[in-house]
Amino acid sequence: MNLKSIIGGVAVGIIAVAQISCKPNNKGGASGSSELAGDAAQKVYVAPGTHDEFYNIVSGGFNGQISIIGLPSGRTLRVIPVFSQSPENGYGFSEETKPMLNTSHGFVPWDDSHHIALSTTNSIHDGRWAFINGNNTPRIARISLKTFRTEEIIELPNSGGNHSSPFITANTEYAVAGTRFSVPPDDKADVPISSFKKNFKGYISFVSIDKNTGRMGIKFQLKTPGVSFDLARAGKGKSADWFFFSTYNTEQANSLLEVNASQKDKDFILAVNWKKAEQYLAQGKGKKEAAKYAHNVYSDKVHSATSTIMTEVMTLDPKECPDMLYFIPCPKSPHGCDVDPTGQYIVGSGKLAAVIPVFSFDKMQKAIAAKTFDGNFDGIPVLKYDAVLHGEVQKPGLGPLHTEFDGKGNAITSFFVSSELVRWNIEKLEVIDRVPTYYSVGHLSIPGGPTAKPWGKYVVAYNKITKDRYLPTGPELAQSAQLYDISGDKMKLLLDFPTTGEPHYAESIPASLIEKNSTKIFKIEENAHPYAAKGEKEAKVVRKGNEVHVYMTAIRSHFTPDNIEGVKMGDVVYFHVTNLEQDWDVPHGFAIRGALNAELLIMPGETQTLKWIPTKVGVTPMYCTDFCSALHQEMQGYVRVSPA
Ligand code: CUK
Ligand code: CUA
Repeated sequence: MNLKSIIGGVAVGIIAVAQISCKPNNKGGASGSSELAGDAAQKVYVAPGTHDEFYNIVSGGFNGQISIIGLPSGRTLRVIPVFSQSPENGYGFSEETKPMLNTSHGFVPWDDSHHIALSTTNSIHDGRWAFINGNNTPRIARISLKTFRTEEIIELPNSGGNHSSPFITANTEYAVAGTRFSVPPDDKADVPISSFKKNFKGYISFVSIDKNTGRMGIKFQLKTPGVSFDLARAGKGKSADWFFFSTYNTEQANSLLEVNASQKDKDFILAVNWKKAEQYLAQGKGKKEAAKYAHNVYSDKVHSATSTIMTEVMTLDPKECPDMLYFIPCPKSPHGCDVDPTGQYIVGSGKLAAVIPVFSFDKMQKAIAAKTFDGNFDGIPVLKYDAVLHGEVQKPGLGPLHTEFDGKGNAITSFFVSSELVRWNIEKLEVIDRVPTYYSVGHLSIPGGPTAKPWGKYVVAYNKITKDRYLPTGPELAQSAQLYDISGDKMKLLLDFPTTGEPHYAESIPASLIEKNSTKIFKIEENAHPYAAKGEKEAKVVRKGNEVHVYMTAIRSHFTPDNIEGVKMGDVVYFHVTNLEQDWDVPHGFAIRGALNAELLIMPGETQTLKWIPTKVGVTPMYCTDFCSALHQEMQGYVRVSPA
């Protein structure tokens, strides 16, 4: 088949799937509902007052946020703002959180986030942090799984499109990011686009993570040939020193119209020995290069973020670092690149390929030792496909995207075009079960599925097309997830549930690893915010030139002070509101008429600041927005603004 007929086939496949699958059945429901086992309802029923078994931590795609969903119920428990401003709680609007969204381009209050990575110890979930990528303005964020808040965001220089991220090493030493768009390095940006082959470079960022605090830093960047990095996984066990990236556009075309890219029969998986890279760094092979990027950190002690613009990074040039990088040929536009729980097998998923190639880490080691190469690509050795291949799964389905593992020696792969999940045995390379998804599944998530210890039990499919699964809501429908029971021989559909944004990847983790550590309050005596009022006696109004600082307290059910006079036109007013409560789940809100930002939602023991520039003379009301007590409605006040 030539490329046109493959792509044509894919397109026809999509249409066929959409047409066949989207016919509602005669009961008015969606297709597939008749397949439900009678006990499905019981399996997903979480009785009132009881808790879910797993946290499902889901990327929000183009909403730039993270959803926390309970499994098996599919209930949304929380939406955590990461890269997007959130008027609901003032994230990105309050003076304290605005610096979180600072970048080398200025304030960027949105991103497109695809991939979640949960921290691991020995490649097993440890329940400390979640990491997520900003695809558009390249960033990686770290979210605390104690506070469920974004604690840190680091920008990635020399990167265009941070899709291949954040994938983490076995002991969370690094979050790793490969650039999707090769770009000219920072210092010589003004070059013709047609000079791609000469001037464009790929970069892989190694973002170090502090063992105790989680604090990130860009330890170094690897310069690579100008290809597109798509997805990646760290090795584990025997392969823990390695990282594997899927790549596309190895034609190095500057336009990806089909004639340019996807010409080749095979693209590559790039194997990176990151321990070697560390050795080269220690030997002084790194070079400092100018690069501008923001590093933003939120502190729970001062309840504020700071943003620092960094100006250089350390880079490693593979030309000076032999035996560090190898290319493995992989059929047709590989997307997912996943490593099994033992660390022995690396699964590639060529979107336009008719097989799933499975590579063997042992064979790769042998091929490297024997130099079984098939030439080189831009100076990097290309290993012989057959020498590294464990085997191919034949005719598994159409359009393989992503693979997770069930911990019983099997893999489950999502197929976008044929719209199904397929379970296959890793050793034998045999398909053992398949089940349809509604419709066109992207990522999938098995609890612990990418780790050395899959918790198994369920798989969730995150579907790209929803069609008739829910009541129609106009041209746009909720994105859809589906929960399947994988505990038996046959995968069984249990539940459909809507999600927010466009979920791409998700990870699921036993609730027991997180719930006991969850933060309930911030201790007021530890509040080190410079404008905190730690009791009503400390409440005051202080003028500094044309700035008016209101040190305000909130406690059920009043603000102190609640009548503020002496503000003049031309003043800038800062309401520093400290929530004096020391009780779980009692936030107070704060809003003022005409404010050009949003509200504040202040957690117990915390101080947050709303900036307000009065626009007219008169008396302006303010109030608490969160129903906090029987006298919540009375939690209000006034600010008087006089002429200048
Ligand atoms: S990608 Cu979304 S289906 Cu951005 Cu991980 Cu594969
Ligand atoms: Cu405080 Cu409502």
